[in-house]
Amino acid sequence: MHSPSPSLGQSILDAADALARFSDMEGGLTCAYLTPAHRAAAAMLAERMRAAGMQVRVDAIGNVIGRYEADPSAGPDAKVLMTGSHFDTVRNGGRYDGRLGILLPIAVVGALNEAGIRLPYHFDVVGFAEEEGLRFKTSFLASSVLAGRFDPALLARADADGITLAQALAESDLPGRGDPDALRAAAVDPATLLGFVEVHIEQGPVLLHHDLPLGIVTQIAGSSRFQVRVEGLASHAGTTPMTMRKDAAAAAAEMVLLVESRCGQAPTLVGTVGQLQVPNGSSNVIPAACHFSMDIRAGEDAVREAAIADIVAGIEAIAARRGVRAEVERVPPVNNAPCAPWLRAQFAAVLNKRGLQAFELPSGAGHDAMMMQRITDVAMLFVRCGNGGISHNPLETITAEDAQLAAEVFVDFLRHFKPR
Ligand code: HGY
Ligand code: MN
Ligand code: MN
Repeated sequence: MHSPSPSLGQSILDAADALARFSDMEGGLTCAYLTPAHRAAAAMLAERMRAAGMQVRVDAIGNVIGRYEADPSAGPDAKVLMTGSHFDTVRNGGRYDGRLGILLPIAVVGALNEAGIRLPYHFDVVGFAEEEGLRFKTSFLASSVLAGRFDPALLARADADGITLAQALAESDLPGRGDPDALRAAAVDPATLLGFVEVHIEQGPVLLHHDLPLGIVTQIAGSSRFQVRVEGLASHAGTTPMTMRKDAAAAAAEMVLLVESRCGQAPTLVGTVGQLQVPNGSSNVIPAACHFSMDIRAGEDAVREAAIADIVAGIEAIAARRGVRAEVERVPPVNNAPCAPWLRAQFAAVLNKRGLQAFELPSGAGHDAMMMQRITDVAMLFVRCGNGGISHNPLETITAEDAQLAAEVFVDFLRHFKPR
């Protein structure tokens, strides 16, 4: 096989359309962890992996792992090059975020298999079951299990309906049903890995702006997420003087603006309040409570940590001045993850050979590769995002031509791959 069939790109887009039919919502794509749509998506991935020529297993957190067995000449101790990304989504998200990094490698394996080409290493394609943090407000559940970094305390986290992660796993069809030992045992042995490479839609406008189809990621920005609960005092909206209120929502509003202004003070630093509620609020009652999320990221961990320290201190100061209480709950942060120069160089060589620029860029979005970087060297190939680079939005798009090129580059990468 000199190059994969020219219809591979379109087939990847078609597969993303087919997978997007499983959704928790009408008229859009939401695929939250362990919902019926999520289980159906997992089953479709497993089926497609098998059809492409892989052995498939599902681990204790729900990762769907397909193995394209090494050429027999690699012997019984053949090591594993791993790829993959997540198949859960944000609420009303795009169909390529995460999924491209599973469907493209499946298509590539299918093409290799059809051409009778085996690789001198096992090639594992992982459909990571949870990355976005939508349901349990903590992200990277799936890759943290595979990387042996799962925190069992997370089993007590509840979703919006009060169902804990432990309960959801116990009621699932997954092996171990949430048994902490089974989750621990699902970790991959780092000594067996040659590395981890992830294909992902860029989710931003940089490649589009430079008129380039593909890019190589230099590093992935670290991120921290928080849930903040502000408690004030409910009282009558008509009778309580403005100077005598303990308004939780007004306090939260000041905190949101603090996040915005503090995170505007360094180049790669960003801060977002994406969820904000007045639970049980009424239009004529001063809010007794306001709950909001914070997502803070930066290219350098120290920059992020400094911003967090200032913001948490600022939240306490605002609460004290306004006579409300603020509780800041931090979910485990994920530090900045550098991509390995030797893997980046191999992607660059493949791109250059095809006459393409080996353009490098950092990732502001989080990826499963971040967690895998804790146990092995990682690299990422970004694919141009259309529609102005919009993502976490149904308007997210890629072209069949770019998917085709990415698949061809990935095939070249796999065939020329040299372990470190
Ligand atoms: O939030 C993120 O960066 C990613 O899309 N999970
Ligand atoms: Mn995402
Ligand atoms: Mn993603």
